[in-house]
Amino acid sequence: ENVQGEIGMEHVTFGYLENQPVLKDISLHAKKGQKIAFVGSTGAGKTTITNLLNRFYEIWEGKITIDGVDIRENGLESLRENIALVLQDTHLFTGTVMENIRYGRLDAADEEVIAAAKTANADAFIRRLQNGYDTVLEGDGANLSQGQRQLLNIARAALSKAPVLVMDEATSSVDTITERQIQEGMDALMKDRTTFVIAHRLSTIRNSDMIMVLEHGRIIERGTHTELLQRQGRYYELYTG
Ligand code: TTP
Ligand code: MG
Repeated sequence: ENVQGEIGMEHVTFGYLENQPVLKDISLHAKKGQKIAFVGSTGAGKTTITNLLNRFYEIWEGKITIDGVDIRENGLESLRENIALVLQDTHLFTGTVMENIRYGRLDAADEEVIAAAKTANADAFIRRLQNGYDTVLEGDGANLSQGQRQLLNIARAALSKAPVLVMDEATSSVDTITERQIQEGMDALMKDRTTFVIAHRLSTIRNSDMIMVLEHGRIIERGTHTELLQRQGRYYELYTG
């Protein structure tokens, strides 16, 4: 099976509690390799969109497709294989740094793991750890900073070959200088993958193919950075405010 990573959402409506929709009539289409950004106030429904793409919950109405196939038709296992996740909360396990990154692809050689760490700008800090790549991480990486944990998650995604990438506040705990440094790595990570990205710092999503502005569970504006600035609507407010 050769998944391209086209994503479709058609009239998707969903809520966590009965009769309380959080997303209302969301429709969008992402072509293979496109970068789609979601912006909007806190609680607008951005994370919920990625939760649904990952099928963490079942939608009430509408349909979500990858390469035109309803995600309910293929197993969860195939979905997990095709989507690499970089979320705000990191998921590290007790094991070495090498093992934690390799979790992105168990058959990867050490050299590939190190290359992925370099992409994520994690290689330098890893080498400064007591035992480098063989350093054992305590539960959920308790002996690392939040930003360092995020870099490991990015390295893991860089190692994965999934055609779809979801990044929800992937660099929220990284300082702005490091964020700028890893931007290049992030661009490499997103290259040729269909990416859904959520970021509070709008400077990091300016180059997206499409920016969706969410408000109370609806897409109220969509377009490129330039188009949305010209419109002088909500995006303009968020960007200039
Ligand atoms: P989110 O989708 O989490 O909103 P967001 O990602 O846009 O916000 P933020 O910028 O702060 O990350 O939430 C939308 C609504 O759904 C909100 O009212 C909270 C609710 N919600 C739940 O009830 N359960 C959940 O697990 C999540 C993720 C959200
Ligand atoms: Mg969120």
